[in-house]
Amino acid sequence: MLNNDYLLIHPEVVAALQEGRAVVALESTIISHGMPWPQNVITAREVETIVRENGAVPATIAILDGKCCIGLNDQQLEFLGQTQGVWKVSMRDMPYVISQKIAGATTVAATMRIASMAGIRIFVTGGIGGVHRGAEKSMDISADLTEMAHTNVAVLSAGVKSILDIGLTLEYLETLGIPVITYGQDAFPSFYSQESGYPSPLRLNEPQAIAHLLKAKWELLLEGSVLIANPVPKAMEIPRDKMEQTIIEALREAERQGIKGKLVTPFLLKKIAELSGGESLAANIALIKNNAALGGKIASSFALISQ
Ligand code: PSU
Ligand code: MN
Repeated sequence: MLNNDYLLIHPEVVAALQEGRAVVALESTIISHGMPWPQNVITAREVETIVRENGAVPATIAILDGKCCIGLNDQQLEFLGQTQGVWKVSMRDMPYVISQKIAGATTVAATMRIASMAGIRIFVTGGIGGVHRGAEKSMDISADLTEMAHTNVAVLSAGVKSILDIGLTLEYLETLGIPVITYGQDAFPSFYSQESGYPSPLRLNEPQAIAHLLKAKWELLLEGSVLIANPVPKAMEIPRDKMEQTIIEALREAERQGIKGKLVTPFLLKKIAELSGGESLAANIALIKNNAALGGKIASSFALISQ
């Protein structure tokens, strides 16, 4: 396992990795930039507990004091949830934030790269970045996708949020050779909704089957990620049409304010939460917990067949 001046792995995570036990990586941008305080910190803790209940050790990842930290304590979670101005760290930001010793919350791209440095293979989040609407002009395509092309860490999300162009995102994933599997249904989900209007390229119904797919992919030396889409629980789903109105309004506001670059995704997430009141936040919390449970099961199964 890589361990150097830039990597600080929590002893519990080190022990689990050395013994070949299941570990699930978790990101921190969702804590610092994806949800309001205090729900962000409460949810982060609950997600860790759910990962444990499903047989895996949680490893929330962030950059603190010039180090990539894998596995955070309670104080660190609270700090990331409460502090204003925590850097949103994607791939390009990593060397800057580390060398300048700036506090950073890691995106999907940065989290999966750091997880892979420690040999963690399963990563649970809410939603990934992708190809933005209007990308044919703006070229706004998240580094999450290019990272997924290279790094051997499976990403579990509730599909792709329709702030993005879901069709183009699925095309791009295909181009990059990233398998997209939906758990237990034919439709590809769109974060708040169980469907997106697009069929899922692949479907599997058992965590064990997903673990076997991961093993086959990486034993074949097919590098890169697998996107595992887990639909939001039915009871918490927000209908697609209803969400579309909110998203259009949020996109219009971003346009009006001239929001660009790395600020786009956090701006849209915040605006949607404001416009849809507590409903979107409740759905967001429910789906990430749902993902943590499935991620724990897949990681447990993967650990078992990888020994
Ligand atoms: N999409 C969501 N929720 C999130 C994010 C995206 O539905 O919290 C966050 C993730 O951390 C993701 C990042 O990696 O935003 C993508 O940002 P960008 O589009 O700037 O690459
Ligand atoms: Mn972008």
